[in-house]
Amino acid sequence: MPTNLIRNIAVVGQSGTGKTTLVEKLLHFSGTTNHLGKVEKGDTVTDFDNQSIHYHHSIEATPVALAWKKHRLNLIDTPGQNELIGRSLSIFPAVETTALVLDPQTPITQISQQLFEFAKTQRKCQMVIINKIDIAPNQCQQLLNEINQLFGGRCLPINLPNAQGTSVVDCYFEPQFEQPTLIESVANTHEQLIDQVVEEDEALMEIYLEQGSELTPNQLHDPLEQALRLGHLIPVCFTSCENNAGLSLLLDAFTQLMPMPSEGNPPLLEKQGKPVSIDCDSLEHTVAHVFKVSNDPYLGKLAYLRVYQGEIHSGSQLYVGDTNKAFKVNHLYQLQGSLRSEIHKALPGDYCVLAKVDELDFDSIVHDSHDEDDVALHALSLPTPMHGVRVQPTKRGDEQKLSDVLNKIVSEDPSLRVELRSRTNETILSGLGEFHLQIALEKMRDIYKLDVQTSQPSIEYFETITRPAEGHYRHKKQSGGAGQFGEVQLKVRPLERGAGMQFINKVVGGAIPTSLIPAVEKGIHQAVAEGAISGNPIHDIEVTVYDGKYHSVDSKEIAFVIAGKKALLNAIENAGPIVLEPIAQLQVNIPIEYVGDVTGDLSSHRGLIEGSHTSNMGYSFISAKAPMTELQDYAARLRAMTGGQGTFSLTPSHYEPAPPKLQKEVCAEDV
Ligand SMILES: Nc1nc2c(ncn2[C@@H]2O[C@H](COP(=O)(O)OP(=O)(O)OP(=O)(O)O)[C@@H](O)[C@H]2O)c(=O)[nH]1
Ligand SMILES: [Mg+2]
Repeated sequence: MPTNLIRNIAVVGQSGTGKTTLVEKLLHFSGTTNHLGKVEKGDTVTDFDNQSIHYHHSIEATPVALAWKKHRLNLIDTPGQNELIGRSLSIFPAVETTALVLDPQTPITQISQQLFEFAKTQRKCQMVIINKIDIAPNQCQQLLNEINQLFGGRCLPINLPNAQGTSVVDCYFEPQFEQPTLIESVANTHEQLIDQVVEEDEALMEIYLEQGSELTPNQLHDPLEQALRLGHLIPVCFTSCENNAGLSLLLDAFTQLMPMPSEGNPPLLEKQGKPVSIDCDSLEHTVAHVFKVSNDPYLGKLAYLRVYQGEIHSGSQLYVGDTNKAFKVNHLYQLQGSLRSEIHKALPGDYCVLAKVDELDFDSIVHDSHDEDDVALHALSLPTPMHGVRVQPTKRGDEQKLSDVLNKIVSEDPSLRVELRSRTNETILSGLGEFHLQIALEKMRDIYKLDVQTSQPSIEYFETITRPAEGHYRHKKQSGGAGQFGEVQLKVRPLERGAGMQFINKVVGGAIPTSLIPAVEKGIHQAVAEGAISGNPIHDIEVTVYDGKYHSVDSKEIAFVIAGKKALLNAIENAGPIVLEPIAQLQVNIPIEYVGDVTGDLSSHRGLIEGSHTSNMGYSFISAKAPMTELQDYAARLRAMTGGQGTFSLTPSHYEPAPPKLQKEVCAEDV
């Protein structure tokens, strides 16, 4: 399949709008599959894993390929559940186009807006699919208005539901001018589209305006692609999976309107921070990106690659990142849900799967020449995992297995994180919410056969100081044999929030020999890591060592480590030490009737409401800041307040001094 006939499209959007059903329908409608599965029956191509079948929701992002009018369409069905958004966003580098699926029955939620904004920052061409027009045809107009209000007025329909909402009328390819529609006349819709496209090309605009001539699809092709690339045009299509309305026009839009791999905005590759351009050509060096990793019980670790340039074939010798040693491609696969077929090569623009290559991780760049050693994709800003759970193996002796399984689970999902807090000896698995963690823990139990106990992790407080102070310590030990002697004088001052710890050496005249300064620094670092008043690390502090004493025989490293540590603790005692607590940025999305309860609850938990707005469709978006200490049970609180209809997301914001009562509690815990 030549590269110019490939189209790569991510099917994204909030949960329940019909993404999986639509992909299943398109596979069937295009003749790619014989069987038409249903999400509820658990027999669709893309919701094939046990968890998707169990929950009747897509849990994984799953690519499938279908054939339409000589084209190859790679569609990626993605999860729409809020907490699985990381699994959707992380496959964006594999596509030129994202298609946001909405339905007229459901208000647009925060996740659809997040997906839309992310597509913009990733420079994807975008389209919107309004599905389920059979259910609420009369609400299509309202949804279209809402879309334009939220997404900036460039979302123009290329087809419209007919007057009864039972089928879809073409307004672009072969406009059916005489057909009545539910929303607007075909002629007006067609004209709006052409007006928007010719804006991109002055010469064409002149032909169009002055000569009033009809423009051919050929003439419109280049400006149309430019309008899509620049986000000046976001085509909107209407569909119904219930009665197949708009499926054929949607497939035409995918293949004839949306860009081929060489026409979309190029991937955001860079080398040492500078952009790297690629050429979607088979003869170029191979450059490919791992957009997903999964662990198959039979095949082992699977890496899904998008080839950006060059080819991958069986027998290829490839490098991962800047490693020196090449690995050899033995088998190359294409996966269609649970079905696997072996292929011999993957062309630029296409996808392939490599099995059992341990070196491949999510976001790895694979290439075949050392020229591309330092090439990387510009870091994706995925949501930060803020919901942590402490995990411990139920059975003694499973510690190593826990670590291996956690690494596997985390390798499959870039928005899960595992962290070992040595200070408290806690292993913390963090994700984007309760459900996200629940499916990770279920997978550990069901697939990897590991039972774990979970508990609430401790909050990560910091200590800092509020004023400058001096510190001094003389360490002297004489007990038989060689003694220990070291004396350190230092001063500390507070730094701005987020500055961390800075160490300055201003010792002159050899009061402490240069060779022993690292020992002093080591002692200071130990004290900083262990904290002075609460057992939490000290942040935002400058430590200047300016004097001391040593003894030519007894001054060993250990003496200065101890003197450095104790001199710092001595300084901190006089520097007004306080405990800082983490504050989170909170976005809450709720039906409007719960606004009073939700804002009241936040205020009574030391939250600060920063703003809110309401959508036409009855949903309110509240942004607030609140201490993490008060948010540990927020999922349960919000569920109780809104009857399960509210959603929220957290991102780290900053650290603030804890109120006096909490200061006392945190310091008391350390005793
Ligand atoms: N009436 C009607 N129902 C539809 C249509 N499309 C999908 N559905 C139903 O909507 C429900 C949700 O569909 P899914 O395909 O699972 O939705 P999804 O967007 O994949 O949801 P997530 O995987 O959770 O993100 C299912 O019961 C489908 O049968 C449609 O066009 N019309
Ligand atoms: Mg789905």
